[in-house]
Amino acid sequence: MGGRGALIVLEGLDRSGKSTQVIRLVEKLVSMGKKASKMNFPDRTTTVGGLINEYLQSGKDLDDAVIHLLFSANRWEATRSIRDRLSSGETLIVDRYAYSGVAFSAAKGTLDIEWCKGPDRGLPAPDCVIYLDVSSDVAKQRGGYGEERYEKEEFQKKVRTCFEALMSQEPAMWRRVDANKTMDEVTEEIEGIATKIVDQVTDKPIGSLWT
Ligand code: FDM
Ligand code: MG
Repeated sequence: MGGRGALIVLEGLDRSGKSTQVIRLVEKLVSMGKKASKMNFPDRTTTVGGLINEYLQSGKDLDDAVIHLLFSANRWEATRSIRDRLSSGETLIVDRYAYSGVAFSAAKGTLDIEWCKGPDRGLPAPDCVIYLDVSSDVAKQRGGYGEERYEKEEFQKKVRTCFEALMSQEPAMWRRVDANKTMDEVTEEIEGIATKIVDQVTDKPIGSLWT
């Protein structure tokens, strides 16, 4: 008994069902008697997060490198809390992390993947990244995209290519889940993956991302 909690990240395109699955997974773990909570990035409640929010809602224009660094800073400002919570035995289920950071910035075509990874090197490394793989057809059927910057089909396709590149760099870290299935089927698959991870990491040190 005891030991640290797991850092489990869910990644995927818009309309992949990520946010719903994060909530369901936390509920499941809690119902099993585990200490678990959700986090999400960007965290729009901080000062840096407020700038990110303005940018996403299209009001504010920022250089591609600058907004990339702000997204990264928004993770760095949470790292002490992440480490403390994991160490206290709490499992964190995170809606997007540095992989979204790299995929969305690199998809613009102005910044390369290796440059994009730089500022996030040394963040707490996830124990597992679950990728909710949704086709553009199914994403469309789910009600299409919203109004924010990046919520456009053409751009999302480029983001998908960048996610694929990141997965092929670290195949052992990722679990791909077919998110075209029903929400309940996806929930079940994710629960199977996550509960195993939670039990496996209790005695492992927290890793350091991309170092
Ligand atoms: N996004 C998210 C980034 O561009 N970089 C990042 O580092 C992160 C975490 O922000 F389009 C993008 C992805 C998405 C947008 O995210 C807002 P949510 O999950 O829809 O709030
Ligand atoms: Mg969104």
